[in-house]
Amino acid sequence: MANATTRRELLRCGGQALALASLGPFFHVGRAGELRRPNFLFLLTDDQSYATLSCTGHPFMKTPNIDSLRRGGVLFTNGFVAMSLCAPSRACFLSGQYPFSNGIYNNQIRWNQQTQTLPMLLHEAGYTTAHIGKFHMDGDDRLQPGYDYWAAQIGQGQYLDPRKNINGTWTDLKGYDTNIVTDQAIEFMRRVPRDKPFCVWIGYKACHGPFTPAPGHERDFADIEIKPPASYYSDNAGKPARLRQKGNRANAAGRKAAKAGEAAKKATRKAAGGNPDPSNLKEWAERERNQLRCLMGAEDSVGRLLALLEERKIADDTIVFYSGDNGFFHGEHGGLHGKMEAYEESLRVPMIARYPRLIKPGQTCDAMVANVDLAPTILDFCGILAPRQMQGRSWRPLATDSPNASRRDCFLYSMYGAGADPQTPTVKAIRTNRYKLILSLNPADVEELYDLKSDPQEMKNLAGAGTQDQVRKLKERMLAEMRELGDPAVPLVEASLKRS
Ligand SMILES: [Ca+2]
Repeated sequence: MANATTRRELLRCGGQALALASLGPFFHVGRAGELRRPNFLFLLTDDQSYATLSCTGHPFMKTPNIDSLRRGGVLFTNGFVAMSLCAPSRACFLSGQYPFSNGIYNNQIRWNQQTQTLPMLLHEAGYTTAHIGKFHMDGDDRLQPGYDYWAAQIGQGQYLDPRKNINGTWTDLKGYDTNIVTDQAIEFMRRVPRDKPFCVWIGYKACHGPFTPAPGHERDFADIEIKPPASYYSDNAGKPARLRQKGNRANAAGRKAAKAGEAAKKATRKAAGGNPDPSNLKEWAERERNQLRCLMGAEDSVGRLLALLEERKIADDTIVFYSGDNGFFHGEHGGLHGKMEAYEESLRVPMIARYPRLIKPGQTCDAMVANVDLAPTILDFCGILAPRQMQGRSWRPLATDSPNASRRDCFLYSMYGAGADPQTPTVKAIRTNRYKLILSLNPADVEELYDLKSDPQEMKNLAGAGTQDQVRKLKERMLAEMRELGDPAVPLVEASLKRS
């Protein structure tokens, strides 16, 4: 067995009596006395924004199961995605590379099976591996390399009675997708021999639209009034043209009502009942409720998965990582619904890791970490060298109080290559702990500079005559990061710098 080497064998292979600690913290002594690597359980939701859990500050969501991961591990409050879109973000998690490096820079690109992925590398190291749920990648319907078990839908799939490719056989299943995915994962984990580590990669369809609530949650939050975010009525003044258009289109009626005062706002809301216009707040609120009702299915499933780990007595030996593929707008910035733009709501996702052997419980980490960091981090925990092409950085030192822990001082966001639709942002952004510079590159549009400390909602674009030096410095920083990462869009940012 490649990875369940006995302690005696490990000691012997060094030719001398190695201290157990020198073998690295990624090994632990199993119940049978053998040394082995941790299991890895990856839980990915779809279109879940950061503040949708009780542990991340949602006003009424109750998510005790997901919260228990945070209590037992670490919550990253600045966990970002390198590109806020379904397939590209999944590819970042899998490959540890930016979209321009792994080749998945929009939803319409078929997976390159030569790309080294985290599950593939774990498989080569002796892990029993499974992919269960959403894979996406231009509706790629093939079995992918590196897995012992495969159960995935084409593209988005369906919430109800989904059709899945299970190890090469297309099967019509009955039930709700979140529950089916969890059932398959539990069944798989029960089958893995206890002396083999596993990697289970779960991609929930929840909570991507159109929203079909999870069974048992159809009436959740029905009595709760959901209010739009503060920037719902913004006209996006000072922002790029596509955002000004979206803001105007979505909220002309709402802004008028807001100006007219609360009574007029209520009257407008009442008058708009049944109107399919996006400014219809009643319809907006019900859509929000339905998305949360989908998410509650994932909350139930996390409870079942954690119970299985307890039942199998492997909770301490399993790294559980929970995240979302991209953030999501819930009406911010003039009524935006979705993702892709470079604002915080779209970049930031929940990221929670639990591994009782090495990660102290109850931690909060505000360092900037990203989806591209996952693969090198898990390899680090498992004692496997990350391939050179991986661009993320292991956050194991950050989560384990290592004296070598270093923090990013800037993060590059790249929403580039998603398509020619003028309503789709083509932007590069550099985010520091304090500031964010967003460049719309194709077509060129106004630059955006935000002070995240004084303006966390990114409402006031500071780019202009008084901030030219600061913008230029941030462009230079962006370019340095892009050159380091081998970003092919460097000439566009160089041209932008020349214009500054
Ligand atoms: Ca998504």
